[in-house]
Order: sequence, then structure tokens, then C-alpha cells
Amino acid sequence: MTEKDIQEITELLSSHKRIAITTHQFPDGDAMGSSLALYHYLKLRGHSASVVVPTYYPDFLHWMPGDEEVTNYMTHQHKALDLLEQAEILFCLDYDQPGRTKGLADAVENFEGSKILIDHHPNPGEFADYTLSVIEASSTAELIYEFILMLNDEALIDANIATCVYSGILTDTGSFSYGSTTYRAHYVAGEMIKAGADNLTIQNEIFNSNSEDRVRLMGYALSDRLTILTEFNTGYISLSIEDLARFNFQNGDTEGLVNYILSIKGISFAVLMLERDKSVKCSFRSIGQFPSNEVAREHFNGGGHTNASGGEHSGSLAEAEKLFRSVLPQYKKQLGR
Ligand SMILES: [Mn+2]
Repeated sequence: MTEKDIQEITELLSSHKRIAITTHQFPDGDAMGSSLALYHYLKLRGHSASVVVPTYYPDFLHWMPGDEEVTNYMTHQHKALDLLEQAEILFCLDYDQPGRTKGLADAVENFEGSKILIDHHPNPGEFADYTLSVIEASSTAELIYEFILMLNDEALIDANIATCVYSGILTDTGSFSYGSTTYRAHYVAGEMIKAGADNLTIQNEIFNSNSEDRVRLMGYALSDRLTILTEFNTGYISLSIEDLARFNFQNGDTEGLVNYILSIKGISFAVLMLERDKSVKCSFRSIGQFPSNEVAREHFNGGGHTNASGGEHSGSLAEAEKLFRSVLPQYKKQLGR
């Protein structure tokens, strides 16, 4: 983002605007944290702002301040599209392509006002008028903080903004454990605590609010459905529709499960495969340099970050497992550590 961009955005925001904030489908902690942080900031600036999400998001993210104001396209299609239609400014947070917003994609693509993209994914698309893209940033939430700084509004950061930014950083760094956990991530998190984020409460809301079913599903997945491929320093968990039904699976229940595989000494690549109706959703995680996003992109119609990415396979669970095992040999050298 250039000096000129910042001047133009400052100008844009100097008078009252109707603003829509969008994020990617199946929003995670960073998607919701960055969206709601920006929402609170824009409200403080006197704008009419609204957060519009393409799909539902997990229960453990519904406590954030401002959550009751979020419009979900899946349940309120008309309202969601109206909000985008009526907006003069559209923020695109935590996604690199309009397609990531699923049902909102056309509205995002054809939006006629000013589009501002703030994101940390590699290779962001050139679909916005202004782009703040920092691949090294821990999270989009961290970039919302930088954005507020660029607009010289640090003094406006209150407990609501701080809570949402902190939550985004906490979740997108896997509790400050991924490779993206920089000095800046810790610094901004510290600043957020100073500004009123209650880090212990946030920790509790996000990590200590499991249902019994969820914990039992995790236990079952790790004891019965985990395969370790020592030769490739790789592990994967695959869960069928029946497995999920047995534990009354709710969206978000398998969040973080894939990280347990990485916690095994020597494992540097891990995958969670979840059977859907006619496809298998895959979450890839890696430690160090191994490009999980390359595997996601080249074999599973997906993409993402080096250490955290996702994809999908059209077919059965058994086929997805077979495909995954069949592509590992070509990465054998990179998987050695
Ligand atoms: Mn993110």
C-alpha cells in the first residue's frame, strides 16, 4: 500500500460512508477477528459498517463483541446481498480471490464502489482498488492493527477492537506456535492486551468451550483413525460421515485436530480428511519449510500458506487417502528432516 493509497483512503473515510466488510467462507478466528475489529473501528469513526460472511462459522467464535451484528449469507441471502449493493466501500479481509467468498463472489467481483483488500495469503489477486498484502504477517487481524496505525488512529483502539485483533492473532498463529509467529505478532498482541483485550478470557472462550462430543471425537480420531507414515514423516487422520455422525459433529469440532498429529516427534506434515457428501475436505499442516500449500494446490484443488493450507477431493474418502499416499513419494526428499 503506497503513501498515495493511504492518502486516498484517508480522504474516502473522511466523510460518512456505508461500508461492507467481507471475509472468506467458513470463517476462522482470523477472518472473524479481523472483520469485527475493523467493524468496531469504522463504527467509532462514525460510518455505517456491516460484516457479511458467506457461511456459518464455529460456535467458539460466536462470543466476540459485535457478533450479533454479523449477517450470514447462508441464512440471510437477501440482506447480505443488499448490504453489499448499498455499500460505497467494500473491505475484503483474509482472502486472496473473490471466489473464496462462495455465494458472495459475484457481488464482490462486480462491486462498483471502492474495494480495499487486506490479506496475508501468498499471491493475492488484483481485484481491489487498494491492497494491503503482507505475506509475512501472522494474520489479517495483525494487519488491521497496522491499517489503523497507517490512518493515524491508534488512539481509537478500544477493548472491542483489541479483543478481536488479539483473537485473530491467537488463532492464526496456533497460540503463537506457527512459523508466522514473529516479533511483530507478539508485539501487537501485547499492545492489544494493553488496550484492553483480556487474554485469559479470550483463551477460555476459544479453547475451553468444547462440548463433550467434540472431545470424544478428538479422542476417537487420534486413537482409531490416525495413520502414521514414518517413511515420509507424515501423518493423517481420516473421518467418514459415519464417524462424524456418531459424535454429533458440529462445524468447527475438528478445528485444531490436525495439529495434534504435528505434535508427534519427527512428524513434519499432517493432514485431516473429512468426508462430505460427495467430496473430501482436506486440511494440511506442516512444520518448517515443507510447502503444504503446494500439495494442496497441485493435488487437492486448494491452496493457502506454507504451513497451513486446505483443499478438496471429489470422490470417496478411500480415494482421497489413496491419492494422498500416492503423491507423497515425490515429496520424500523435502519431507526428510
Ligand atoms: Mn488469516
